[in-house]
Amino acid sequence: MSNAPVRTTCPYCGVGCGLLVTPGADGTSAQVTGDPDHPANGGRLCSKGAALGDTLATDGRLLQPRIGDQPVSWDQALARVAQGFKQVIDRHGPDAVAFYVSGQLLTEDYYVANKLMKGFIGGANIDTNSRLCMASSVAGYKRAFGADTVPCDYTDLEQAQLILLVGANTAWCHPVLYQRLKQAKKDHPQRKIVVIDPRRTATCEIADLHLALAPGTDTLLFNGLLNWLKREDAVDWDFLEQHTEGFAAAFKAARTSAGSVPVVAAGCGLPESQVAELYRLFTSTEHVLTLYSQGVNQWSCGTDKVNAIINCHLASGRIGRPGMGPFSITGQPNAMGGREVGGLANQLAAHMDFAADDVDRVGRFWGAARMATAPGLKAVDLLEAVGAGRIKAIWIMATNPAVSMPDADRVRVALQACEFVVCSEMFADTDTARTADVLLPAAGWGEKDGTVTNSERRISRQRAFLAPPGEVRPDWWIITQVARRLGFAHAFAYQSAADVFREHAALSAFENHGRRDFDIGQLASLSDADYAALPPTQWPCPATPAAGRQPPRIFADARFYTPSGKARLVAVTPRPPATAPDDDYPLALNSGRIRDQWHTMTRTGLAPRLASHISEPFVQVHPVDATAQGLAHGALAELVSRWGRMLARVQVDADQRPGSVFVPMHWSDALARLARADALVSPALDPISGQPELKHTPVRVRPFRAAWYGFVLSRERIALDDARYCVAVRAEQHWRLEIAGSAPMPDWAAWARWHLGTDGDWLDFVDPTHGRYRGARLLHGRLQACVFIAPTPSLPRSGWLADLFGQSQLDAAARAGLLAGRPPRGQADAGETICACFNVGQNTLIEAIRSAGLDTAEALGAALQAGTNCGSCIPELNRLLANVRRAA
Ligand SMILES: Nc1nc2c(c(=O)[nH]1)N[C@H]1C(S)=C(S)[C@@H](COP(=O)(O)OP(=O)(O)OC[C@H]3O[C@@H](n4cnc5c(=O)[nH]c(N)nc54)[C@H](O)[C@@H]3O)O[C@H]1N2
Ligand SMILES: Nc1nc2c(c(=O)[nH]1)N[C@H]1C(S)=C(S)[C@@H](COP(=O)(O)OP(=O)(O)OC[C@H]3O[C@@H](n4cnc5c(=O)[nH]c(N)nc54)[C@H](O)[C@@H]3O)O[C@H]1N2
Ligand code: SF4
Ligand SMILES: [Mo]
Repeated sequence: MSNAPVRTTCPYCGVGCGLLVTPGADGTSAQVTGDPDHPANGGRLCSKGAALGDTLATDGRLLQPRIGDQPVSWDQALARVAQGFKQVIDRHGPDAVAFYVSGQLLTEDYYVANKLMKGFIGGANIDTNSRLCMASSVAGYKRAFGADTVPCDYTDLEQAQLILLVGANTAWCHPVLYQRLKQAKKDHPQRKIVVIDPRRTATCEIADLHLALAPGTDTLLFNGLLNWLKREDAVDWDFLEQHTEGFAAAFKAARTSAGSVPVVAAGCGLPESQVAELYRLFTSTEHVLTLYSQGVNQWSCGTDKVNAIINCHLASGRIGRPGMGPFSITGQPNAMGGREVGGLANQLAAHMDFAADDVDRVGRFWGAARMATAPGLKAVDLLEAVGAGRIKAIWIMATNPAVSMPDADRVRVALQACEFVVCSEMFADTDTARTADVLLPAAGWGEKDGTVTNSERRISRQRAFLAPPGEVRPDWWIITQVARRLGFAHAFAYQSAADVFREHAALSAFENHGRRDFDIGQLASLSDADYAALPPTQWPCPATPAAGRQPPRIFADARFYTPSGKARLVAVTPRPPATAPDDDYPLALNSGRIRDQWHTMTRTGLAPRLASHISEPFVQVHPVDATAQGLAHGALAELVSRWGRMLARVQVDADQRPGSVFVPMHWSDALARLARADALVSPALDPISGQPELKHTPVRVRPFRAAWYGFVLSRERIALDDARYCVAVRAEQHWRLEIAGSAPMPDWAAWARWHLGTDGDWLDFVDPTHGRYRGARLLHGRLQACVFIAPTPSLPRSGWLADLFGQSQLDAAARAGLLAGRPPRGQADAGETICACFNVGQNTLIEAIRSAGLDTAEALGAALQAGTNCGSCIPELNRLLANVRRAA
């Protein structure tokens, strides 16, 4: 392929940044920069986007179809999948098969999967990982607006005067939106930002006010606001009476549950002054934007939380105009595209449901062989049905449920026991792939063509710029091939992603007449060349302006998609979580994301620089709880819930709210042992949306009594089955394994040779009295591996050790350093990486702060470049500055 930059879209978060990619000559690397012309990012990028070029090597990729352990041809694999599904459908009917798909599929993939299940197999058991992510927002919007309509866009970030960030760690999860907010605040310092999150997160860096509310109490907080608006006569009665319904009941529910600031403050565990300040800010500011994410959605009361927020916007008329509205920020790159094609089990397609006329309309449009007429099972129930044997064949695409679903051990057992599991994946060894009977090699980012829709309803092209390695194929092609083998060739005759997109666009406009919000009729007749060149396009974009309502501003006319055309306020009453902490499980487990990793790490885990920020699973604990449970910073802890267990490194941190602990969701069996957060997580569901309560599970956290701690650095990835705790981290030229064990080891030198080999020369330092061992294997003078073992977790940072892998011969000083366990004299250790873009370590920064007297993040940037590319680390630079200042 040519070397001109290709315009494409980032495959990670829902911000949907435009990228310019220059493929490297080797075909497995690329230079990635932000696209200055894309409206989402205007050239900005975050650390994950910037590291995309480091994730393209093909080692670990699934390059050929497999049945069991056997590589097979596509023809054999596709025939096997079709036969496996057909057999079950013939014997047990269409409800005995399922697809579990993903917000990381492209719209074209997603459309074809949904059409095959709901229009031709004739069941509706297709659900998506977006159930774990956006379902409560969808349900909340539908209750309020009669359609799943996101009423805001990113320009609102710059037009709002007050921004509420609710349950959203934007600095880490939507870094480019955070950068936009930060700039907006810099431009107009009177602009106010309020963060509502039980933890103090990196996002709080730009907050004027942080409400560290008790977990799960957002409904109470926003009911209190609704009640306050009414009491202060700050409601927009004209708007309410002309354009909404249900307000009397909503006001009553708010008054009953949240009648005064003291009641709200007590229930939310907040100072009264903070609650009152939030309410006063909301009341006195016309342009209020509420951005919310998983701290809202991932609760058994998630849908009610969403409506409690929307109620306040409707009651004050703060919707449908610039700089205001309830804005659900989507997580995955194509969460929105999935909603558009109807990837959720309770939707049909093109924002239609299972109402009889919708079923009829979609059925006619598709020429359906066998139309599903009722919703299917939602994700957690769907996997439960797999476990119970009611679903006998499942096809999983672009998601890793053995890691990411609640009660994940049970999910894994269900998949292992299932008669027929098909998995379409980029990588050969994921936790879910390990359960599959048939593995289908999927083309990944850079290898496939299609579209994604970001949080602000903007459709952007993902464009291929790499030759697909091995036999990988795009997902839409794979599904189409199976559909043809099931006998539906006429309806799945697509030759390209563009063919699929045109049909999808045509369906959105089919018999629409402005009745459905999702209308992209304008794009239904794109030529292949138009599709190739399609610029980022926001919907709705109907074929003729009269046929639907135009952007830029949805709901500017205050006309909603309910039968009456009025928006609904929903009476909501605060509810506690499904399972309360008790004496056995006294702490509340919260979970979420870290800055530089994406979900189950199959891709971000490939980029060494992304592992340098946080490289191990951790549990963040407040100092009070740490003391009570005997947990020491840096030691290991065992977390136990009613559903499972997990090991993690303890991080004692006053940013955590007392009584609750936080763990990252990212680690899998493929990278670690006993480190899957979702093994712990309760499968409790929101009764309306079916979204699981991923942000709350009662747990106990106890010290893990390790007999020894250690790490191994090795050029090859090795398995260390006798380490109870083991986390593998990829570095530039080696793997680092963090390990610990509870059984004493009699002979470390023998252990090291057993695992790391006996070729070449071994250097050993053995100190049995103090339980210390250091060993290194050299081959022709070059370092192959080294082992450090100690009785406590205070092992040396390994920055300087990593550098030794770059040397062709270890000199005497380096050998002595290895055995002494510290860098040779005069050689600095940069410490833990803070700035992933320019690889600037903590020790380097501390040194610069101290010796050069640098006192701002800007100064650090000027001196060391830290924070000057993506800016994701600036909150941490400021924290480091404050810590050094405090220490001085
Ligand atoms: N770096 C990175 N970025 C990502 C992703 C990733 O894997 N890595 N994934 C993407 C995806 S798919 C998603 S869905 C988004 C998620 O983006 P976010 O929702 O911003 O991220 P989370 O870390 O899941 O959770 C956000 C916050 O909710 C808080 N929270 C928990 N309970 C409550 C509560 O009861 N009330 C309130 N108000 N807050 C609460 C948590 O403390 C946490 O800080 O991120 C996207 N971006
Ligand atoms: N405890 C806890 N659990 C959570 C969450 C939480 O906050 N806490 N968050 C939930 C949320 S919001 C989400 S979105 C989920 C995410 O959870 P998952 O969807 O399970 O996570 P990913 O690692 O993104 O899985 C995507 C898989 O698809 C593969 N893949 C990538 N591109 C392609 C492609 O083009 N085609 C195919 N066929 N495969 C591809 C990747 O290698 C990877 O294995 O996790 C949920 N689970
Ligand atoms: S913010 Fe980062 S991860 Fe999200 S789309 Fe932009 S570059 Fe990708
Ligand atoms: Mo998500």
